Amino acid sequence: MNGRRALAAAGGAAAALLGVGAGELAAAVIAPASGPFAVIGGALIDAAPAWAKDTAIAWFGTSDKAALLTGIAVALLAVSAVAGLCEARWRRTGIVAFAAMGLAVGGLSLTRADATEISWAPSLLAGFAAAGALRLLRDRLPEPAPIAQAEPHQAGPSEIPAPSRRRFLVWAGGTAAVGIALAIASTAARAGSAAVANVRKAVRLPRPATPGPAIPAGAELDVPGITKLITPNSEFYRIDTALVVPTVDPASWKLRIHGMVAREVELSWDELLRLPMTETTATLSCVSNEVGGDLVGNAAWLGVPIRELLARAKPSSGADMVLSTSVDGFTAGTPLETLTDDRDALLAIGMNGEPLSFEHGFPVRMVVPGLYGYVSATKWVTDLEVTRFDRATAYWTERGWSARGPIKLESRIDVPRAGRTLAAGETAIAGIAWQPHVGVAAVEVRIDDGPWRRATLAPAISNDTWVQWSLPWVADAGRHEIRCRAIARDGTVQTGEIAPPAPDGATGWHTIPVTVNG
Ligand SMILES: Nc1nc2c(c(=O)[nH]1)N[C@H]1C(S)=C(S)[C@@H](COP(=O)(O)O)O[C@H]1N2
Ligand SMILES: [Mo]
Repeated sequence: MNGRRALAAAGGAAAALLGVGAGELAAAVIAPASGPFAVIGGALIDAAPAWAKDTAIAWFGTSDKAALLTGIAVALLAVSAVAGLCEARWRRTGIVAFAAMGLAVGGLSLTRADATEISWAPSLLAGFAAAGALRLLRDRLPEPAPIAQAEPHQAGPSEIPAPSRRRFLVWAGGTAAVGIALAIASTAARAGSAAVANVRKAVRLPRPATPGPAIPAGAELDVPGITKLITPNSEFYRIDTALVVPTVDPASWKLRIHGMVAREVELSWDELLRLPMTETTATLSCVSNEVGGDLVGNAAWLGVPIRELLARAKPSSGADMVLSTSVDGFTAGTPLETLTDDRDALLAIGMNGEPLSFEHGFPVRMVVPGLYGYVSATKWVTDLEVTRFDRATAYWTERGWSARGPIKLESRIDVPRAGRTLAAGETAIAGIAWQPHVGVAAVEVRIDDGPWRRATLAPAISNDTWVQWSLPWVADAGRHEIRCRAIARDGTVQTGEIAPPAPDGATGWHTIPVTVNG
């Protein structure tokens, strides 16, 4: 690539930075979820089939969003460099391309579930600002020095004289710097949701009318490295489709219960807080959790039993599903019976004694013991439609996942860590096992081709929570394979049949290799 083309490409990228910076800042001020990145990323997430979600989580874990944003940034810079090249070669083509991209993303923003009347504005602004910047830079793109003037061994025939090259780079660098400054300002302006953060800090959780189960003595085993019985909020896995975490002001929050009901119910935050609260401890798992994976957590939830609210609305006899919707358009389809039976299905406001964090659904989310999150645990929930499975489909069901998602019987080895080398002699094998709302009766461990041996099961907090287990082991030198399986309280033995997460949850025995030094 000769010098001028490199400059033209750099100019395109710089113009794009300016545009994106302007667009993100505008979004931060008028509607956080309408920034060009949020719109493109959100659309990509929604368009992604089941296997893509799985691959993204498998590769990047809970950093999948950062990976996606990085990918978009790289693609955008590449396209912009090409636009810069085109502009240098064929006037106005790059400018038109940027404007068209702005229009396209602006149009896309209107298809988003959380679109407002002005969602198109930030992306359009981004496109037009980039187009304007490109025009300005194109006019400053230096021409190659005439061949006659070039010193043969200093500069090639098509090279740019150093001073005009430098002048262009100053302009392009300045444009890029302004773009980056605007982008930084946008993160600061987004902290304008700091107002809602203060509201959250001021929330005083009511005391539960029905307190949660006590933690029985001995429920937390004294084995270094075992999973904590209660997952601290900061360590609780986060999975959702929201590129920009919704910041919902409780003052404007409302829940509507409608559909196949005798009467519609509407509930404000203040009304919700006045209702008797139940506390319950429940293990929540993501359907994307691999065998041995860590997309699972256990917390004490505080909220109003959903059955109480549904009782007010009086579902019709033909209904069998509740479609819950969040502010950002995510939906989950939950079997009606799991929301009306005696389990503690909650409209939750508290997690481990604190108001929900924004990431985990502030101000209000659902938690249904026994069901994977994708069919039950709607965060930032604002709408419950009583309906039927043959009439409504939820977000992940549309993308190939099973309509129903009871959490499967699972067990995991925490200690020793997979692949670890340990010293021969006495040691402990330990981990956790769960099947929320069924409960775990036993865990068995097998070393190499040996017999299945019963582990010691710690007392469970309840059938809705995971349980810790451990087994002493006298390890002899060599390489070993350790596997575990759980037995549920209904007698089911955890299957060794290997299944991937899609469409309704992974199965198989967690199996780890260890090396024992003699
Ligand atoms: N609004 C909203 N709620 C959602 C989701 C989502 O994408 N959007 N994902 C669900 C899924 S797939 C899971 S596993 C749980 C995870 O809850 P957590 O992030 O609090 O652990 O939230 C559920 N609730
Ligand atoms: Mo999930």
